[in-house]
Amino acid sequence: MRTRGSGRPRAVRPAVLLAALALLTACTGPTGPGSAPPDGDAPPTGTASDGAGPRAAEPRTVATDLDVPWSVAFVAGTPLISERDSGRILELAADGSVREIGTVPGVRHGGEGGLLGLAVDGEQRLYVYSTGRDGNRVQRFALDGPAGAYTLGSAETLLDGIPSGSNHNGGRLALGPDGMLYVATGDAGERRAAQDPASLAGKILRLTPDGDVPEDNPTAGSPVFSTGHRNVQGMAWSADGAMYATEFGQNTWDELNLIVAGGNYGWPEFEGAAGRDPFRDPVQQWRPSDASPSGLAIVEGTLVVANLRGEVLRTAPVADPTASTDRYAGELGRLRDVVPGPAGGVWVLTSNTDGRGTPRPGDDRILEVPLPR
Ligand SMILES: [Ca+2]
Repeated sequence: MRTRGSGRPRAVRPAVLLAALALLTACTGPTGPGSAPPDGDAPPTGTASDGAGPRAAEPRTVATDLDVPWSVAFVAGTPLISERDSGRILELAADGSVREIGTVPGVRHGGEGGLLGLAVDGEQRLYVYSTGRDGNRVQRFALDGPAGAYTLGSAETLLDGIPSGSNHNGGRLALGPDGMLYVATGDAGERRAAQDPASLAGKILRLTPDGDVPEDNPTAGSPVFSTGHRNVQGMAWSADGAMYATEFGQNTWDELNLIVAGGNYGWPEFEGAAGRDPFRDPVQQWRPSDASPSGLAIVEGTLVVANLRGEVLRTAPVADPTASTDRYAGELGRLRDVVPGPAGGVWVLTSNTDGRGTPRPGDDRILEVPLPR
């Protein structure tokens, strides 16, 4: 190493030399293996540093050419898929082929409405959220088997009259660890309804599997479990029983919320963290352009969020849900749902045929994604 202007060689202590090398590297940017990361938050050597988080494994394609798929649920290990616009429910075979098991009667697709969430209980009964003539409704169908030949059986309407609109229909269904059926709704464009305890809009609802109001709901006789939501399309529980939900914000903040019985999550008084009683702040919030979170799964202590507009699979540790890592940013397009995969990891449902995305060859697809260790 030479020092400019120095006419004679001089000894350079190793520590000084190392410091100079580090400074040189920092000034010229990463130059190859061993170069210093730009800051303390950069991933360790051996992973990408392009802002997309640790280099994720290549997804495996499970199914292709789906038409506006919205939800995936498993019955005895067999995946069922809802199609928003057609109202069809499909059964996915191990070879990736699909067959229709039936069409939900009376589905009226318009805007974000149509056939939305699916859930299956331990008795292999199928719960369905869809938009009908009189608003959104929750129905339960018998499933006649066996696998490979499932058909939709008789239907019972568990709850109807949930306000619907061209936008903000909510639509996710989930059976909680308490055996109850949770129903995520949207404000259906009527913002004030989210704060109205008498309205089913802008809420998370809790029902027995038969559609009755559980005796231990926050308000006697009411299916309302939590209020003040704009549009919830993701619900999941961690191993310790804590409930999380994803929520679309309007212009400012999308939310990840920790849901408690009787909680008020602020909309439309506040979007994102307000720090004002009695409203509950999100545990994490994102700009809608970076997020628009729909489906949510929790697998092996990791929250996994499928984002539409942000076109990213985002993970957060349950142990610290204020942190997050982005995966597959921009690689898969819009993401509608994420569920625990039957062989570990998660299954991710794309949503590029929904009229707001750019379909790629094979869209829409189900992809199997391993979770990073
Ligand atoms: Ca909120």
